[in-house]
Amino acid sequence: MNSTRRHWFRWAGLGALAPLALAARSATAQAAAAGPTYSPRQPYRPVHTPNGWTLPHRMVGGVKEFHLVAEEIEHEFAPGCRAKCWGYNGTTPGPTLEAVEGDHVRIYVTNRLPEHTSVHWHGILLPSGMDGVGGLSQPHIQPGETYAYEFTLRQHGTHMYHPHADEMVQLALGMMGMFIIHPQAGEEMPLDRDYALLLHNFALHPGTYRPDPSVMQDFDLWTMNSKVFPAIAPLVARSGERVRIRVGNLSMWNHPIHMHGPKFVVTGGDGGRWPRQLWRPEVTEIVGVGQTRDLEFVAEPGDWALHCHMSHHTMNAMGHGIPNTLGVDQTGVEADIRKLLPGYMAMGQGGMAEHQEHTDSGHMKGPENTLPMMMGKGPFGNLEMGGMFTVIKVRDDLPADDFRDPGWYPNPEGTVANRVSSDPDFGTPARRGPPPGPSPTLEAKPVDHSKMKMG
Ligand SMILES: [Cu+2]
Repeated sequence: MNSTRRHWFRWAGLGALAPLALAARSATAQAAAAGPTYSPRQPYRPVHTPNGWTLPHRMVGGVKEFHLVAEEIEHEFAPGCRAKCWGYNGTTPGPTLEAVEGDHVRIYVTNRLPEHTSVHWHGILLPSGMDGVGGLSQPHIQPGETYAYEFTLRQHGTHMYHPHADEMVQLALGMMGMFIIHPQAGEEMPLDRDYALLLHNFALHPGTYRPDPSVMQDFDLWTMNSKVFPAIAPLVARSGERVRIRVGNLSMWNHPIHMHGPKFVVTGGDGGRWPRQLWRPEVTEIVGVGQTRDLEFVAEPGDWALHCHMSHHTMNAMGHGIPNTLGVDQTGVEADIRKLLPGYMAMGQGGMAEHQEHTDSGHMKGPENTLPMMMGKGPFGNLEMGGMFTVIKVRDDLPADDFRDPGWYPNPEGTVANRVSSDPDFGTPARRGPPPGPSPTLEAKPVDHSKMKMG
């Protein structure tokens, strides 16, 4: 039995088990859950690009044709923050290209930018003249021109595309996309959900509307598919499903991508799905600049964080190199400083978590078009996160192919960490060092927002 047929039987089997659970679902959902969404002619489960999309193709004489348009776009990183970016076909990242090993593809690239461009097919085996390095492999594509790239796909894997012309500017403004090639013979171990996330960073300085291409390290926005938390769509799955997250990185930093909940297995990347003996279980995988990595896991019910573990990469626009106010008593100083700096707010004596309270309460207004450093709320309060952070939401009762946000996880009774005392001297914990003084929580004053009315 070839693997395509194996897939079909697997899906047919799922359909046979489904009737009990499906009773309450809509006819559409039933149809989606009952059968394979891929046929022998499309032997793969389509990739889902959160916040993004897959570019439709057309078949012309046996050739799979795509058409990319490089252009300036208006992009929203999260509600309250927009910018003039550059991308493809109206979006950053550009649409995901999806094909099968063995396909002969023709990709038209039309340049609607104010300067020349080219497209490099990152990691893809092809003739040298199709590699897309402006000046090296081809003449640049001038504004208004359309070029055709044409090659046969001789591999499978998680790949990317981006300009190889004025790269510093064109990447900084958001020009990039994923290029997914599925194995011709199907997957030996099939996937139920296949996600694509492209990591990037933008230097959109507070109060501005155009990313700054000159920045090398201190970026304002750390993005997955050009969105920041909480605007990054959750990755949803049904309990027990096998999920793959394909992560590509065309930013200026390496990102240790960390997943809560079940361990994932790193199963491949640019080199396709690796042989099984190379798979390795991890909870954090560094996805280096220019790399792609495939993370696979069997979904377990819950709301599980998926984020970059560089703690500044889960923040939105923030100042770096500011004075350290931790432990500094600022009593009385605030009023004095406000005479010089209207709107100044003393913060950070006991930590920065209060920052989200201040911005959420509306008493601290940042510059226009600028997201607060910390955003996002969960069922138990502020998440104090932004940037490269999203949630994997796994539920027992999701229809297959349903990617809608199911809301917050209804934790089974007795499975949530709970308060057992409000006394800082509770219990007899082992500790080292001199005897503890009074607990700071005993002296903490509640935030008085009435005194923080900002002009
Ligand atoms: Cu990071």
